[in-house]
Amino acid sequence: MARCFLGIGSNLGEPHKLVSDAIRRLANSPGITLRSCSRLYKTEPVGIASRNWFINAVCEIETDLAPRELLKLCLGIEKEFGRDRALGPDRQIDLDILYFNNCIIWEQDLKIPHPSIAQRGFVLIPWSDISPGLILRPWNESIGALLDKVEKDGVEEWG
Ligand code: PH2
Ligand code: MG
Ligand code: MG
Repeated sequence: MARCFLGIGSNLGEPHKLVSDAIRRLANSPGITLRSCSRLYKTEPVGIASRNWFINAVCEIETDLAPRELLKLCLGIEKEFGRDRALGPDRQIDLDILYFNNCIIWEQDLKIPHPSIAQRGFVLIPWSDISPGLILRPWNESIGALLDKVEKDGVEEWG
């Protein structure tokens, strides 16, 4: 069994509903056990030209899927929720594998840990809700320690 953390984001339609539905969809998928889930956060878009704020969350799962099988599942769920990458950066659902059993995978279409984690408050803030003590390679620092160094403006608890 692999211990994984997934980042979830949405900035189209009713993002809080899409994020909750995507987490439920994930939890009902074969080979996946949902272990915990952060609060939801309303977050300002970072690095993309969009006016639509996101809802972001992080959840912890256990899985007997291999990393590429999990990636395939995530991309399939994104598609089910209507995501069309050709339409630009806004999305109904983005499911990112942040962490997979302390593995480092550096391939064109699959990079774990997700490379921009250490710069992203919209990832580290929800992640530290559920796992502040987890040490991340290659930084060899905890989620909480990485969070101390990151910009926290533009991230608000939702609801
Ligand atoms: N995802 C991105 C780029 N920018 N900004 C916020 N606030 N939340 C996201 O999930 C996000 C982003 C690329 O996947
Ligand atoms: Mg993604
Ligand atoms: Mg993303």
